[in-house]
Amino acid sequence: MSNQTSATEKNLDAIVVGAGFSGLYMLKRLRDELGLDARVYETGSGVGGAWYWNRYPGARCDSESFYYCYSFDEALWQEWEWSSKYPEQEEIRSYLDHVADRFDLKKDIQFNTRVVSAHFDEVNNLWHVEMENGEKVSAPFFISAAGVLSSANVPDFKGLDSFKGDWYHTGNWPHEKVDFTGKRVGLIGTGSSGMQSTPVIAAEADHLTVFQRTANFSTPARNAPYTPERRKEIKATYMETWDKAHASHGGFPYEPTQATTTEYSDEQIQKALDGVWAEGGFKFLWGSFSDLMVSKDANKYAADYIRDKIRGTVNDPKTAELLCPTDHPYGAKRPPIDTDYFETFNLENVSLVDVKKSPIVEVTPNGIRTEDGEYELDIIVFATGFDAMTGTLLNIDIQGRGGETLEHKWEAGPKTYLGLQVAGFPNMFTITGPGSPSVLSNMPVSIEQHVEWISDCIESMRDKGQKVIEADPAAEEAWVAHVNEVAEMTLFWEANSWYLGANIPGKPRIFMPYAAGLPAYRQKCNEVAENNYEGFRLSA
Ligand code: NA7
Repeated sequence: MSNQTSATEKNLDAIVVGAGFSGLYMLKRLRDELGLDARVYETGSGVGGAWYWNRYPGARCDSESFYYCYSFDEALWQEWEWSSKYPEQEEIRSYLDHVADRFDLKKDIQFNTRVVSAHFDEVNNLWHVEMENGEKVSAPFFISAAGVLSSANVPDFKGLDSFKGDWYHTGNWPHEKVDFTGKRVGLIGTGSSGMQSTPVIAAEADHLTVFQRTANFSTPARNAPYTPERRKEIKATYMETWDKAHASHGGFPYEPTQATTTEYSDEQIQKALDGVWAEGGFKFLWGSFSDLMVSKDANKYAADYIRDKIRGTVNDPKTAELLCPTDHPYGAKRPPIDTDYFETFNLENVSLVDVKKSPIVEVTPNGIRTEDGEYELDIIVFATGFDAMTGTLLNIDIQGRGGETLEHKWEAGPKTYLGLQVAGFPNMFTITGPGSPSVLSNMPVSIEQHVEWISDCIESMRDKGQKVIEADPAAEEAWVAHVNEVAEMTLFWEANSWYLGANIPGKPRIFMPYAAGLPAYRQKCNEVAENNYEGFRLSA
């Protein structure tokens, strides 16, 4: 592929942002299968993406290890040994490091490099990309593998600068161990990161105060080391695992459940919920009843069940009630899975503060002041989430045709065609972008599907002598409408979640992921490709 650039600009075939699950596989496909001169730019000093940054105590994956990984290479899958059901952050980071070394990817990844701008040049059909250090590169293709949960959200609390202690965000955690011994720790946020870190910090700290704005549903992880027998069983069922994962709504290798609560008696429903509760993890959400996310009545069975479990676990009835979610359906916010989260509130050194009732007013030099009073702290942990799905892309100055900025284009919420492309931004692809199943699925499965679709598309363009692919605005509008229509059939609208951008003040309230499930989405993407990339404009 031929490019035209200025003398100081390095000339490539494809520029990829981010060296997590998406970026590594994208690089491998473009370089090793298409023979392109592709390069990955990564802010961190190592591979891993979300698993490079989220080093907070207790950070662990919520999908099981043997299917929270790549499926594209059976030998890789067979040789890697996971220690336990739910891998810790460091184990996943090591796995990705192993992948990068095994396929010799690091030589084409530039670490410690933040992409700050990407402008499309309509005359030469090139993306001109600039780094924070002033370095410039260009390529016909610009691919975001920047991740969907990578822009940490630190709330704009008055007085944070005045705090005399240390503060950390879970998504931007130091590489060195943070020692909580003898410290009074305040933790804000009760999403996955807050729920995972609470028991671990409580075990070390002198006192832990959890500041809760919204009580959250969670199911027990039931994590355990893999036994030799389980390992053997996993290794023997590679094809079965991936066939099931690809066939399932969320990319999990469970038998897809077709059962709805309406077909069963109350006793039968309780028994089924007992079963998935005992198994632990996401089985409760994805493996129990297929109507949980579309019927309020069905959802109430699951929500009541979890509330009963919380009441049965937490000794102090007032604390238990405060920990019971009552303002949103189960699953409408991304539900964490936990290890001893609710049990932790039975410890003497742990207390819970309701910051919905009495909001945080400011951070003071000595701690946190709510409307009720001041809590003296040595360390504050912000487990306050991310500007999800769009934040990282919008932090880059991206300009498409006619200098239109992505920020302007997405002013009223993200618009994409299939979550893969944005009209007006030719040859730019987004891996697991808004409008694709993304965060509603087991991410590596979605990532592989996107990476393969994008590289097949680029290969097809090369074979046909096509230089530019761009989403048709009408196809994009229709897709956005369809994504909304599907979301409206679900209960996802019933919570102020990051799926809707509701956690970021001022962010438009739009449901961002595609909720119809992976098989339907995969079929649509395949049909589009088979029909000459229907809905895209391709030109020579
Ligand atoms: P989440 O799930 O977005 O959770 C963030 C938590 O922080 C949540 O409980 C928020 O309460 C709370 N929060 C955010 N801002 C504030 C302010 N200003 N005051 C008080 N509390 C606040 O982020 P996580 O990092 O836990 O998880 C993100 C994803 O990573 C997770 O879903 C998995 O996919 C992996 P709220 O509920 O908004 O009232």
